[in-house]
Amino acid sequence: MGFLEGKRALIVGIASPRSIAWGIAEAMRAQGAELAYTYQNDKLRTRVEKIAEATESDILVPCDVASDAEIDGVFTELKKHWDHYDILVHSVGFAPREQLDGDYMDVINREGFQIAHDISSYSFAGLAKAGLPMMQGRDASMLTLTYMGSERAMPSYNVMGLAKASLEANVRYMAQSLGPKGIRVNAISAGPIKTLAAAGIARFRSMLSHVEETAPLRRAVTTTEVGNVAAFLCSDLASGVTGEITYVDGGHNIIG
Ligand code: 0WD
Repeated sequence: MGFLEGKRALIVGIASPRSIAWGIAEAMRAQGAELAYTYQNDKLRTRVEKIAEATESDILVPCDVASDAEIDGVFTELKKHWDHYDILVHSVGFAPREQLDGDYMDVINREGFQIAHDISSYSFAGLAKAGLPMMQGRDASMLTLTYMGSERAMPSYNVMGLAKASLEANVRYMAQSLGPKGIRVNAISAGPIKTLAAAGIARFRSMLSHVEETAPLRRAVTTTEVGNVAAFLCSDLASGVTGEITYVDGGHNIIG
């Protein structure tokens, strides 16, 4: 029996088979979770259908997290299938492309700042809040994905670093608020993985090479490795863990 047997998880943020959320969905299904998915727009729907099929799910709901109405719509729709859910996975990040190329002071502007923070940080709290009535009264868990650019100034990561710092603070405040209700909130800080979102970051290839050369494990991590830790953190095996940022980066964050 898998350690997520009897748990129902909503997965937000699949854009392709390379998405970190795809690895998380596979790992959670392997541990027995029942899954539901959102897709950002019609263009991405068929890709999400594939992972839904592979994980024996027929629950797919549209959701652009920039819209409060779409966030609310997710749970109106989910309620038609499930009376409750136990796990929220938020694997969403976005900043306008021009923000992720060039020197920070050259490219930063108010609009880029607002969009990055809205889509990459606020949406975690927004989704959590809208879905709370379906989660209340259970040993439940929420998880988001962050990156070390929140703590260190990285080339090209720019405003996404600020948005990830906000997201990590969001994890702590959400954990403090939801802990008394029995709901845990955590983040995984993943090492660089070649996904669609990563392709938008200038110099991503050199970030990846740097990890391959210097991380203690001397290689990049895989979406399966991130998925396995995600499954653990969202399971009752991690019942004492909340408000934490767990690194899955081959140890890269510990080196000087
Ligand atoms: O190296 C990496 N790939 C790392 C990613 C290292 C550490 C952390 N992360 C984070 C990302 O910042 C993000 O928060 O992991 C999360 C997932 O990213 P991913 O798996 O690398 O990227 P991807 O497969 O592109 O999925 C992210 C998706 C979007 O993809 P695109 O490429 O279309 O922007 O987030 C979704 C979208 O599907 N997304 C949205 N979903 C709903 N509404 C929105 C939106 N407005 N914007 C983006």
